[in-house]
Amino acid sequence: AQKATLLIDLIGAPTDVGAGSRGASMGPEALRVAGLREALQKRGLQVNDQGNLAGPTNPWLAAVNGYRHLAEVSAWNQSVHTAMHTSLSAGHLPILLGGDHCLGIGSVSAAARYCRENGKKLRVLWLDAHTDFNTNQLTPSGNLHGMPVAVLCGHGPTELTRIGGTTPAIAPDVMRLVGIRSVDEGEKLFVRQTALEVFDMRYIDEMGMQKTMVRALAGMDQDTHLHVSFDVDFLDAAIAPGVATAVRGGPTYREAQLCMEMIADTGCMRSLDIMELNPALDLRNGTAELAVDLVESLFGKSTLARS
Ligand code: B3U
Ligand code: MN
Ligand code: MN
Repeated sequence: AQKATLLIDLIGAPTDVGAGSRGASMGPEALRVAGLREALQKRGLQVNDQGNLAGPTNPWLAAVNGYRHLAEVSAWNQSVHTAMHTSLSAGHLPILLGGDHCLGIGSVSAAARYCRENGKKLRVLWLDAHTDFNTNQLTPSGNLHGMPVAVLCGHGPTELTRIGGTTPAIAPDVMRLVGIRSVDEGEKLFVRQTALEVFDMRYIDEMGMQKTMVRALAGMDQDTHLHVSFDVDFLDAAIAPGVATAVRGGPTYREAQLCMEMIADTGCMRSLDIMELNPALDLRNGTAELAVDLVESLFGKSTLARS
């Protein structure tokens, strides 16, 4: 009954200012072409496509002080933060259509602020091949899409760490990172020092996706706001070619489906990011279609349940 009244806002953020390859800026439109709105409507959800946010173009410059395009990344994240927070405050469930994953800063900080203002507990599920925990000292690339988790935990330039209103935007213990299989050398030590809860691919291999998700979702209750930040490169490179930083050895189609279904079963998801989809690298929009398929599961589609 609660689901029938749930209003979903689609918020496009067409930029790749945080990435090392161009193309994620086309992600929002590819998700629309793949039928995201229609798929959610078929599930009985009301969907309001707000169109795309505006922001600076990608200047495609070298890193300065270990950051590429810091001013542009900051501007885009400010817009994303405001749009996500406005949607949440209206009682809606926002879905951010990325865009590269640097925008997780604006999005997660908005969920965190909404939780602070409304007495909710925040849990963030970061589905990704990468930990995105670099700093300007550690980064091999200067690309800010490799840094959003660190920024959210308070490590980064004040232009970005301040976006949520309080610094740090989140405590590291609200984060659960799942699917990890690519962590840079310096980043590894920093992840361990921070005691981030990481469910890497070895963990998933040994325990299976089912036990992994039981652990990652443990401790939530009715007062928990679950934010899911889905970096499409979470998926195995063989099934999801439409991303700039594909890494082999990721979750299969079946494992990814189970992951999404178990998130849906909690009934706690209140905001979602779909990030890093890069149509310039995709094959006939297949990765976008796969993402839409998985999002249907996130919203409760299952084999035998009534739709
Ligand atoms: N860790 C690398 C690569 C990377 C992180 N996130 C993505 N790529 N998408 C870096 O550049 O920080
Ligand atoms: Mn990422
Ligand atoms: Mn990634």
